[in-house]
Amino acid sequence: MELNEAKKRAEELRAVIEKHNHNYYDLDAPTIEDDEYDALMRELRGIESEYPELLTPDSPTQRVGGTAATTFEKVQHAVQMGSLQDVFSTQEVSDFISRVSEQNADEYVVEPKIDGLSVSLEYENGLFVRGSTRGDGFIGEDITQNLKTVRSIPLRLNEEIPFIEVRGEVYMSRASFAALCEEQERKGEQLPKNPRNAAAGSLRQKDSRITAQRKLDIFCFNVQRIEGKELKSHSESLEYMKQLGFAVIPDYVVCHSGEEVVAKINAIGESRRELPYDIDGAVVKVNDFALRNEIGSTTKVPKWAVAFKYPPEEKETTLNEIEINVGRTGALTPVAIFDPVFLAGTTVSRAILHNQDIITDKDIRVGDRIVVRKAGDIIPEVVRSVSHAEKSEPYYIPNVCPVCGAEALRDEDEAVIRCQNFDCPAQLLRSIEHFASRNAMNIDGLGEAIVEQLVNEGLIKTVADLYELDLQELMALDRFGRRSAENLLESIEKSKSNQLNRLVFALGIRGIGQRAATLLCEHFSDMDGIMNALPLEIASIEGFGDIMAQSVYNAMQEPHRIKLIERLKAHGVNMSYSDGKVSDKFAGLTFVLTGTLPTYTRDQAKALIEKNGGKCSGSVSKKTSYVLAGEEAGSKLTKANELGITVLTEEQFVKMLDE
Ligand code: 0OX
Repeated sequence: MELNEAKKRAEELRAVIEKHNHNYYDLDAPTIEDDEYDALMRELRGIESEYPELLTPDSPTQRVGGTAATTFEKVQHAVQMGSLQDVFSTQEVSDFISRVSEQNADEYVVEPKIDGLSVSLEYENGLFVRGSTRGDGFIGEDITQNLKTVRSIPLRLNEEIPFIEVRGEVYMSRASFAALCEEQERKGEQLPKNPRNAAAGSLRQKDSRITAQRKLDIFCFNVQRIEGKELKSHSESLEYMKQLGFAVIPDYVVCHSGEEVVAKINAIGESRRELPYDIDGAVVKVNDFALRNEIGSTTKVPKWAVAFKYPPEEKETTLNEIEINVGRTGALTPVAIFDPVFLAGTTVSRAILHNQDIITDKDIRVGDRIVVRKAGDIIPEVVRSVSHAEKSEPYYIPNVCPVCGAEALRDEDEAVIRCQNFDCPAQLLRSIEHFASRNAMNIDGLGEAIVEQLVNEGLIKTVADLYELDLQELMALDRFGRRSAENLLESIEKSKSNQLNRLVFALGIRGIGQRAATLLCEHFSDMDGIMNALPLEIASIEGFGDIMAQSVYNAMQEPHRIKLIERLKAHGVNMSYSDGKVSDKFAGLTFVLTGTLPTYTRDQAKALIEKNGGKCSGSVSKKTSYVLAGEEAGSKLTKANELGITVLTEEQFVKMLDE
């Protein structure tokens, strides 16, 4: 095909394909078979690859995603993508209105707060040139290719404005989320927790073809930068964005008083369950831009806006049963089993009741009508009992273990009731699961079901038995083939060379978590040192209290544990600790990690800090040297800014490491 002819055909094809896209995506009424549509796309792609000069940035071929990128480039945001100050009551909203009205505000925009991921979209001469994540507000990541696959992001604007950068929230509708869950379930893959997580995972795909399959959407709500047009107010900018072809935040209103603002917040709150997407609040913004400038911002949030957070959704249901779970330390945990209810995006029918004191305080009884909700929109909990069933009686956690029948006692000074039998099968199961878990001995392939099978078949009675398993006996088990048996034995073998801190944590000593286990190993450097230590010496370790020290001491006096450690030793499980230090670069420095880092997991970042002589802490204080912040960093970042502590992006942190 000649160039001229190819150009004409490409234009025809684009027009036809765009029309079919509109029918399919916007009208939900396709008028073409899939294979015919594919043929049109193939033809257009063929022309564009033969004549690359004919490829336009807004061609429909650009929407389908392409080659896998290895990393996302960093993008420095010219205008900070700040977060919002949260408020939780209408009183706080009124306080905000009073404050800004004293500074002459008299017009406010109230809009829903979409629960998705903030992104920036940049357009030059009306063409989409770059899209990036919010990151830490200052530096994000270039996800242009992935964003191009989001149909509601225009690739070309209705006007050729010289430059505009807008901010919006990418989200996954509830319907697309349900469809994705169904598909993942069919494929036996892990289900995303909620639409927000699903959207985040989809946007961070290294292969934009996968993003293209996930049906993401966007609502835009802010003009970050603009050239060639003057905008005076937020409502004007929203209307202008609509005119340019953006999907603008729906259902926003301009209000003129605190009462109107509160009424709108309530109205949005009432309709929020019926919306086809998740919202997690309502945003109130001063409308006038000149006034916004006068009111100003803190380092983190604008002072001219607040985000009202709705209280978690609550549902009433019937409590059918209180089940008792036995944990690895023998703790009996009551779990409420109720008629399933749909709450904050998932169906739930169980909630932990924690302990007897909580049950007694709330007077929760079997048969009650109860109110449940998800704390932090994630963890189901029983809020209160509404009414008791006829002839119901107060509930008491039994004083016998429901699994082994042994006596269960409430420890002094503790709210927990524990099974007193060391050989309780439930404790055994849980403690083996813990031993094998990722942060402990990290034995791949030894999940709950396999542990249960090994215990039920009588192959393991203690974790030391794991190291005596052989191929033949594993292969004789149901669901085990040669391959899976060999893999499991290999993982078990590999675990022998773990650093000692993993083993100390894996032993499941009460009150000794990962951090305490590492501190113990750093101090004593081998298992014998820990086993022979007196409480006073253990308590002298920074970060240890008397109770923890006593707990380690007691645990190391127990004959069954001594025997267990001896057997592990005999099997060649590593009993010493070399801290694996690679440098003293961070010696004397304390880091706090917050948010999701672009490439490292928190554990990896922590390991890097510690290997280089630094320390990690869970909370920000004046003693903090650096806060390493990733996406969606929360209150720790605010605190760091308040205290003037240097906040590092992952990139800056990696630079420090490389220096
Ligand atoms: C949302 C949302 C988030 C942007 C400029 C300063 C405040 N998730 O729907 N942020 C903002 O406003 C930010 N508005 C929203 N509607």
